[in-house]
Amino acid sequence: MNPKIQVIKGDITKIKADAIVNAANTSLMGGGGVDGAIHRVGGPAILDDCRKIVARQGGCKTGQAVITTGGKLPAKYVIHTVGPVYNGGKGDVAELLRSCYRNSLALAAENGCKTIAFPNISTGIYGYPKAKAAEIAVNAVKTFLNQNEAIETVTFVCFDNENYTFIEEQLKLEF
Ligand code: AR6
Repeated sequence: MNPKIQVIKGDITKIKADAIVNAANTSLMGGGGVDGAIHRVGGPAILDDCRKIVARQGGCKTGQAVITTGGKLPAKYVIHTVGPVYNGGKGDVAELLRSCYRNSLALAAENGCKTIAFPNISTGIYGYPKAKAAEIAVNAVKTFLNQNEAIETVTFVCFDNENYTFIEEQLKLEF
């Protein structure tokens, strides 16, 4: 087990980390799932920041990440990343999902974050199989932490038992 990575079951809107990650969509204008919960609990300041980003760069591409205030959340920042729609695994979905984790971690480090929490990106509405997504998520985080000293703790916050079990299994593996 990498001592810098942990997994818990719970609601990411309750997590006090320097940054929590949102599974957003390319419009950055909110949605259902964890995105809906983050905007609901964090309040309008998050959407205000998202609108400014949209005005500047026209949303967020799949695999990329942007950062906003955490608003009323216990977390200081929200990092919004856009996971791939699984769509039967066609195209470069695995690489795009890996990019979500890598780019979110890089953005967190650039903004001085030491602690960051992730939901299980793309495993809800976007339909990515949870076992496959867990392997990519844990590998991407381990790889980043091996190359970058800035981040001290990464927490996977799983909403359901399946995701929790798959992430836990992956964390037990040697790499
Ligand atoms: N805390 C932690 N995890 C959560 C929470 C929560 N409060 N709520 C749900 N999850 P999803 P996606 C889990 O659908 O698949 C939105 O409409 C959930 O159980 O939120 O990337 C966006 O706007 C699942 O395991 O995100 C996009 O349009 C995981 O979070 C689209 O959904 C991700 O599920 C993105 O789809």
